[in-house]
Amino acid sequence: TTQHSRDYWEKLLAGLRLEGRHFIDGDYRLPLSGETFTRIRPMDGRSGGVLSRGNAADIDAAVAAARAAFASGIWRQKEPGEKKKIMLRWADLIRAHGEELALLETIDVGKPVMASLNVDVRLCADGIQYYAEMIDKMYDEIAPTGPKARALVRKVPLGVVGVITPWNYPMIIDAWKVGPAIAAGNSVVLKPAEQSSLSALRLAALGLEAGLPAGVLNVVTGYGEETGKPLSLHMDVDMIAFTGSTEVGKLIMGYAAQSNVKRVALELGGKSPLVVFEDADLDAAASAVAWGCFYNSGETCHASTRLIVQRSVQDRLIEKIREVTDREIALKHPLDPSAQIGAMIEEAHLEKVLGMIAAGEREGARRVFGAEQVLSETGGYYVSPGVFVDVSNDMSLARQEIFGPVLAAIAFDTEEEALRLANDTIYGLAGAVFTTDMDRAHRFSERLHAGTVWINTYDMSNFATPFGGFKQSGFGRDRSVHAIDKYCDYKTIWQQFA
Ligand code: TXE
Repeated sequence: TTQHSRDYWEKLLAGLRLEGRHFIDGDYRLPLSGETFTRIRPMDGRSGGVLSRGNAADIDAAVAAARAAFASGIWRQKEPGEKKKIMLRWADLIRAHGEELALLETIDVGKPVMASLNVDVRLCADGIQYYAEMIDKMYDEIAPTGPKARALVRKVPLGVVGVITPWNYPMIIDAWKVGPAIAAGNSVVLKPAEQSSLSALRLAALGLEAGLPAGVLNVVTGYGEETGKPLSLHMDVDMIAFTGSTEVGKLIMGYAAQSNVKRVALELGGKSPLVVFEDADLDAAASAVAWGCFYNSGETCHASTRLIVQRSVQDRLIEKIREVTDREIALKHPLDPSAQIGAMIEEAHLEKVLGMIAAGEREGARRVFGAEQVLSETGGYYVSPGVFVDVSNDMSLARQEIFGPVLAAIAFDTEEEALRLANDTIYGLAGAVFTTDMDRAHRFSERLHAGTVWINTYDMSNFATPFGGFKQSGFGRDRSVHAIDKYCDYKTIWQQFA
């Protein structure tokens, strides 16, 4: 893509109209309470727009619209080829509005606008396209019953799906969930994180423009307690698909149990290990660690935050990580086209990350470089990538999800020890092993308890691969043809013959 100047983005930003209403039943709607909240943009601490502060009444209205659209069959019963065309058009519109969407994402999240454009917008459009293409390729089954009967095993949509998303990759995660939910024939009420509502509102409007019937995709903005909770407790919602903290994931399971036994799919936190043996290609490992941990300022659920490194190569590897970080991972204002990472999501999160860094030092971890607040003169919230050594796996730096650009290095001597350390976490989202011994790579990857294990690389993926975790990283998978299964269930239709 074109490498626009900062000036170009500043001008586009100045002319942008930020939508602050909910999107319900195909239209922008003011919140029923009339209440709003102001989003502070993390790049410079200035206003990033005034948004609707939704509550249970807005959720009721959105769920009613979603239910009506589902009950009418206006989407679910459309010709598969026609549904596919509409969703493909939607993906095209996302691409056509790529610069605007990228800017919205950057205003909200503080990530570099070039990353928003080249990664977030692209993967969002690709995700919608992937599920569009599935629509006319899904077959039902006929069960073996013998000649006196015919039993159809139909895969049917659930009805109304509530989607609750976080702020780190808003558009991508929206597409991961909304794409398959809608492709399967459901209606959706999307509740984006209060920090990042703008792209969701725009995506829904583009869906309508592409031909999604009104009510199929609704967006209600607001705080978790005030909107996400009533959505999760709603008696007329059939499922919640959630990405966010493990803490809130547990609450959502509770809400489902307290209300109508709606199903839930949870993609939660992580503390992913990247294990480096002494025989590994250390340059490749250093690059994987630095990008795996620091990309998106560490605000990534599968960030490689625990470096588990064989003691004999620890010092050399850390030095190489420092070199890659200095050379490649430029921390700059997000509208600067050469920025590789930008701001943290908000001031409270900045404080939380700095607090965790300080706690790590008190516990005896040694800072090698970085992990400091920088660029405060911008008014924004920036933390430089940093590395800690002398970390033991029971220290807070190794146990808690920091969600900032902070790497904790833990040394090991034997393969058994490395495996034990890697698996000694409440999470199980991702992990990696670096070694040139392919027997060991195979052995280790089979025993590493994580939803994704990379060998001699990190964070490679495509839409064909399922994504999600074991243990307290949640359950249910996003991406791939399998993701759509969560949004459907089997229905048996048995016909008896004479
Ligand atoms: O997440 P929350 P927060 C982790 C990360 C981060 C921490 C806190 O460690 O530092 O969580 O972030 C909605 N009922 N991850 O507080 O609260 C909320 O409005 C229903 C990892 O932002 O889990 C938002 O839409 N919904 C993660 C969504 O839940 C509620 C990405 C996520 O917010 C709710 C984000 C409630 N009671 C944070 N409370 C990942 N897996 O990538 C909040 N929400």
